[in-house]
Amino acid sequence: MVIKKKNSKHGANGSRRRNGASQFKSTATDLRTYSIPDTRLEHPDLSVRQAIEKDKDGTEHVRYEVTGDLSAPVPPIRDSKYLSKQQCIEIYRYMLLNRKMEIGLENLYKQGKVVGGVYFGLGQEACSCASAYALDKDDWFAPMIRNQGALLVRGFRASDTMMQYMAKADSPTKGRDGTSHFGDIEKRNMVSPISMLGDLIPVLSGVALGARLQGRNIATLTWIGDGGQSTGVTYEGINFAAVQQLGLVLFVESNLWAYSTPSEMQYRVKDLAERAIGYGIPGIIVDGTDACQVYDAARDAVERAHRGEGPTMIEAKMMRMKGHAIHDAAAYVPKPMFDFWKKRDPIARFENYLVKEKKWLTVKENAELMSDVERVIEAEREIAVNSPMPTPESAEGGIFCEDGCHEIKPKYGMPKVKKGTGNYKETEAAVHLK
Ligand SMILES: Cc1ncc(C[n+]2csc(CCOP(=O)(O)OP(=O)(O)O)c2C)c(N)n1
Ligand SMILES: [Mg+2]
Repeated sequence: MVIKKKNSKHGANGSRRRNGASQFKSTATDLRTYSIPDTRLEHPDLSVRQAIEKDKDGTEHVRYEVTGDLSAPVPPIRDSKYLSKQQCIEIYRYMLLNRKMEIGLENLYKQGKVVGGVYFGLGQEACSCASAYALDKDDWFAPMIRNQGALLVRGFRASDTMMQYMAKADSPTKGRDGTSHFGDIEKRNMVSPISMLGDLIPVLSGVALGARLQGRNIATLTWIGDGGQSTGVTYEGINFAAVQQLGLVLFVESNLWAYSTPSEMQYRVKDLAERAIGYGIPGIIVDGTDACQVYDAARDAVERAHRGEGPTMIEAKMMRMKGHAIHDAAAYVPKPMFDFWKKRDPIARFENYLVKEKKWLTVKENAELMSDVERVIEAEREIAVNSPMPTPESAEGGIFCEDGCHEIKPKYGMPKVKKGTGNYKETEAAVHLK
């Protein structure tokens, strides 16, 4: 987490000076330095820049090129501080389910069965699955487009996601949405994704505040991309959680691209986790392709949240291994970059760890596990494909809340509010403004 190495003379909150407002010349003791823990076992030094190339008839085109050590060896998986053999195998299974479900979705799309587009988390399965796995049952989460694996970990079925993309009658929104906009605030504590990037962060801070008012400190997990973290609402949501010490667990999915914008053109800090310093909260960097590192950082953050110590920002470094969505062939990504990260495939690395290094799975057990996952996904696909399309008449249902059908009751206890005098003076605000 953020370690404050040296204390300023003006360290206490009340007496601290604003940056640049000091009347005093700075001395060595005024310098405050911070460090961000980084659990990665390698630090790729690749960087992307724009270059101009000319085609045969002399027309100039902009393209991206990558520099750095593209032949660096693949690092090992870091042993988890917490995970047992059984838990590692379970996470591995979820990651496989995540990937096979998305391969299934791609095929459904190509068969013309999907209404709209499809999003993928290829290369990010460790980040989605191992982070969600670190939550306790009562904790909350809100996925973004690349976190379809997190839904599987939290008890959704692959057919839910498949039916949703096909807008089927049995889908979570009964055919009202063609992507991933569904939640479950009753059983699985999931807030529906919000497309406006960053908006989930204040919402999840609010969920943590709501639980606190009901007498409970919970962890609320969400994810934001390296592009999405630039939005203003991201700052507002994290700052609110920081000030209120709410249990927000924020994964920054540092996957090097935001649509066709490389991270070099998105922010100037070296690592996005450095931003945690500005918010006054702990930040940590993990290898997003290493399920054990993802889990350990998430679990530490969840436990902090349960202790009421506030939010944590976890930067997971990895690569978006497909285009933004199925319509995007990602032709702008330099191919050597894909090759570099393909060698760091989170599932292949975890498989190697479990089968060859730890010998927690025999080759035969691994093959059985994989074919079981295939069988499950095939059965889920059948359910999804056989679900009917919604009837036209059903479109008018579920629009307005009738007879308290969406009443939200306190989940953990009655909100604890301070008792006032009950004599609210309506003129107070106006008087204050004068
Ligand atoms: C506030 C806002 N601005 C723009 C968009 C359009 N948009 C959707 S996804 C995306 C790129 C997101 O990149 P990143 O946050 O890095 O996530 P990734 O796709 O890499 O997972 C953009 C610009 C949006 N949904 N919301
Ligand atoms: Mg991104």
